Formats: sequence, C-alpha cells, structure tokens
Amino acid sequence: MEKGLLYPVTNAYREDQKLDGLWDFKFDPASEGEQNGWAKGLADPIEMPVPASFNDFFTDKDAREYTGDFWYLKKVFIPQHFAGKKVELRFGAATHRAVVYVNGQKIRSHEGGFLPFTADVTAAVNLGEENIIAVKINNELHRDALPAGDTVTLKNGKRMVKPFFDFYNYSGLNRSVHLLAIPQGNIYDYSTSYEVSDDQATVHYQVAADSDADIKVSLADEDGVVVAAATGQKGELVVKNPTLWQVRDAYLYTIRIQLVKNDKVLDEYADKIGLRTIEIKGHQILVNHKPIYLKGFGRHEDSIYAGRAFDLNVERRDVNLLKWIGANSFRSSHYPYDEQVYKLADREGILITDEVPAVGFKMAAASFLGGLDQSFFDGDWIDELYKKHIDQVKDMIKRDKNHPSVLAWSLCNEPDTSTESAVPYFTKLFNDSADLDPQKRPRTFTLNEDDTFETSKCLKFPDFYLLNRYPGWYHKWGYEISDGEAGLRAELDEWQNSDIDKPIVFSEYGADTEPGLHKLPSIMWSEEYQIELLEMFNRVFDDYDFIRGEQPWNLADFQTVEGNMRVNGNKKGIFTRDRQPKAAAFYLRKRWNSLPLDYKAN
Ligand code: GCB
Repeated sequence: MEKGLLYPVTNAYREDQKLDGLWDFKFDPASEGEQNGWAKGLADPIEMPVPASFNDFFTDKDAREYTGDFWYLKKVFIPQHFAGKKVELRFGAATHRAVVYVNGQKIRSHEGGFLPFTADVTAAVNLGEENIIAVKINNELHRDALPAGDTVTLKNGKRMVKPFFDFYNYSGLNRSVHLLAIPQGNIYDYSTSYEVSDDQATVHYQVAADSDADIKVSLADEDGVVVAAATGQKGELVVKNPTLWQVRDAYLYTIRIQLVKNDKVLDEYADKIGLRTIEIKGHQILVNHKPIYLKGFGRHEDSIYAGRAFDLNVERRDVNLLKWIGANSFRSSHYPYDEQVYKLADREGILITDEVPAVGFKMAAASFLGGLDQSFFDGDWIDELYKKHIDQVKDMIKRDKNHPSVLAWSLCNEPDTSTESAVPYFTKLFNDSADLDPQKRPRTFTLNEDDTFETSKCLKFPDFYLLNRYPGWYHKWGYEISDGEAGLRAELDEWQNSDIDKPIVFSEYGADTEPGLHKLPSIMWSEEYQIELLEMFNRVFDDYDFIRGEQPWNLADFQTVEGNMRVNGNKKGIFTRDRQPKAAAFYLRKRWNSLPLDYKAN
C-alpha cells in the first residue's frame, strides 16, 4: 500500500515536472539487464514515447506481442534548488510491475499496472546534474496477479500472454512520470466526507502529514471566496447555503490545506471537491438524498497508436460523446483510469463506478482460449492473489476517495461466485475494505452470466448489483433473441420475487457490430441488430422498478487478444474506435435524453 497518492501539483512549496517525451527503451528477454548494468545505460536503445503502450508502434509481431522484462531510461536534470526538499518520482502506471533505479541504484519495486506509485529518490539523486532514471517493467500475466492470466512459452522459445479477459495486454509506461520536489515535512494524504441538506453542508475532513506543524484548512467557492475554515488534523467545515455537486450539474469547491509553524507556511495542498452524498436505500441509488438513474457505459482506456496510454485528447472527445448521448455515468472497466479522467468527470458531473483490475477471476474466462473446468477460487494461487488484490483496492480508494464523481467501488469484474470456495475470499475482501473509504461509498462487483440469482453464492456481499448479461449475443442470438428476452425476464422475476431489495444496474450487454454493415431484416453484426438488441434490453429495464441503471458494453470499440470471436478487436462499441457514432448511438441518444435523472423515482 502506498503511503500517499496525492495528485502532483506545483505551488509555492511544491514542484511538479512531467518527464513525458521520448525515453530510451529496450527489451530484456533473458532478464539480464540488471546484472549487465542496464540501469546505468541501455546499449542500442529504441526511442519510445511516454506515456504510451509500446505495442502498436512496432511493425513486427514479435515486438508487438513481446512478453517479459523491458526497460525505459531517461537522463533527467535535477535542479540545485531542490536542495532541502524531498525528491520523488511518481509513476502514473507501469504495466504490470516495475523496478525503479536512479543512477544505477535500485530504489523500489511496485506491483500493479493501473495505479500510481512514488519512489523517494532524495538520497540517490545528484542535484544540479543529469541523473539516470531507469525502470525495468514486466508485463507477464499470472494467476496470482491482477489482472489474471497465464504466460506461456511457445515451442520457438517466444513468450506470450494468455489473458483470462479479452482486452489487449497493452504494456509500458501508460501514464505520465512526474519528478516532484515537496517539503520534507509534508501533507501526504487527506480525506473528506459529507453531510448535506438544502441550507447547509458539513465537510468532515482529515489530513495526514509528516510534520508537527499546525494544520489550517479552508474551503473556497468557485469565485474564490472562502466560505469556511478550520484548524487541526481533523475537523469540520460548515457551509451555509451550499451549492451542491449534482449529477451533470457539478459545482466544485477548493479545499486548501496548509502546514503552518510560527506563522510560516511550510506546505500547502489544494484540490477541487464537490459537496454531495451517496447512499443506497432499498432499491434506490441516492445522490444528495434524491434517487438517480444511471445511463452510461463500460469503457476502456484504449486508442490507436498509444494503446492503453492516457491521452487527454481521447478523453476530451469521450466526455463530449458521453454528454452528447445523454449519459451521466460510466464504469472504469476493468481498472482504475488515469486521475485526469476523474478530474474531468468531477467537473462535468459524471458518476464513476471505480473498478480495481481484478478481472479474469474465472477459469471459464480462459475459455476464450480453451478454459479449464475448475473454480478459480480453489486454485493454489489464491493467497498470493488476495494480497495483491486488497493492496490495489487500498490504493484505488486512497487515490480516488476525494473525487465527487466516484459513486461506488467495483472490487472485481465477473469473479466465479458460483462455488462455495468464493465465499471466504469475498468475506475477507469485503471485511478488509469496509473502513477504507471515509465516505462509505457502496461496494460491489459485476456478476457474469453464469452467476445468477440462482447460482451465485455471493449475493449477500454487494451493496447493489452490477449484472453483465449477453442474451442475444453469446447465447440465444439472432432470430432466437426473443428466447433471450424471455430468459432475462425469468431471471429478473426471481430477483423481483426474492426478499432482496437492492438496486440492479446492468453494467454490460451488447452486440458486436461492424460499422457500415447494414441488413434488412437485421443480421448479427449489422448496425440494425445492435439497435434491436438494445431495444430488447430497454424494454426489459423499463418493466422492472429495481433496475436503476443501464450501461451497455462498450462506449467504443477496443483492441483485444486475437481470437476466433474477435475481428480486430471487440466491436460492441456504440462508437467506433476512432470515436464516431454507429447507428445505435442515435438510438441511445434519443432514449437517454428522454429519461429524466430521477427516472423510476415515483
Ligand atoms: C464480458 C467482460 C468484458 C468483455 C465482454 C465481451 O463479460 O466483462 O471484458 O469485453 O464480456 O464483449 O465479451
């Protein structure tokens, strides 16, 4: 678990320098780099953009599919005026595990490819000089790591990954690297939780600092007017007549935290927060005590050339598409996204179900590749996997807990919960994560097609349900879709007639669709069929009061593993991979713009 994961800022006390650009890059198939001194320099390197996944830049397949260790190296001038400060390197994401070296000296390692980590390099850097920063990354998949999969060696000696999921294993420094200089005694974490009513909001705050200085906290509105102030490591900020953060109508206050000693400010950290509450009550999802209905998508961080790299341009376009189509939410399937995604969502009033990269926890998921008939949770990898899983849940919540956009935590995608062996795992996961979020946001996981009201042994855990269902595509497809609808209704009738009273959000459903393929009457893969499938689901959603959200799969087409079920990627996008609408986008836009935020409230 990371000590602090505050997003880097530059202010009078802190300096944040992005190290994006071209880095030296080299594959290390024999894992010989460390003993051969690669941490001090790479012989015959390639130049590689950061942030980016390395894969799609290459024109030869061995390189694109490369699996194993690889190195990034950059010479960075570290200024003299960093003297007396704590100097850190912050990696937004190194997929999937990394070792950091400075001037040949090993500093730290990190496991997990979708969350940031910070290396304290104060003692290793030479100020006023160029320093060599090197990172050894490994992109193998294993059953005891997140996301789950296997790494195999082919008869020709090449290694490849066999993911237990379909998205392509894009690898590298997928997010920005930052060089930071912060005060030695610094603010390293803070958290907030809220109580709101029409005429008053209370912000409960808590600050974590490596310092015995006094802590001062203030809250300013969007005009910069300070509306509340407090002192102490823990306290309350009371705002009279607040402007609340509302779905698709965001209002952001600035919280400013200072460390002060003898009237001198030693450190400051400011951030944007939104005043709002989130609750689940019966089968309602409430924001600021009012029921809301989720409209949106499952997504991926995926685009041409740079793969899984965060790209502000793509993100800007995606958010504009979400707004255009009338969406108000998405799931960060299947991993926490770059922090800038959450910042944009905070600003636009979009809700996020934040998902940890616990995906592929199901042997049947390997059936894309000829799976094994065994319960995932019976495997001997489970203890090791759990350590990494809970560690990443902790870091995700630590990183994202102050974003008003975060609605809920998704602790897993489609785990195999149909055997009793899943129960102890989830008992522990839900117990160990219960107190991590001061806002006590709902926690959940998605339930795959095989994990139904009848079969899942883990229905007691989620605060609300996320159902991934594919009638009309993976079963009962084409002309049989009416049977698919009947099956879906039969399952929902079981939920309805049970004594469970929690909201259900459909977090995945969809049809692969080749843009430009038209057929009358429809045929699978045609744009017409995608609309018919969505119409079928929507008919069903409208008939069940406890369904409180619809998030078809996927916002956009995305790259996947090669396979006989995929034609150059997953084509269930409502938009193409280059973010242009399929016909279904216009259909959904019409529906979603006609559904009020409080749909089904009355
Ligand atoms: C799922 C997975 C998602 C896949 C999708 C599909 O259930 O959660 O990662 O991409 O199905 O299209 O097969």
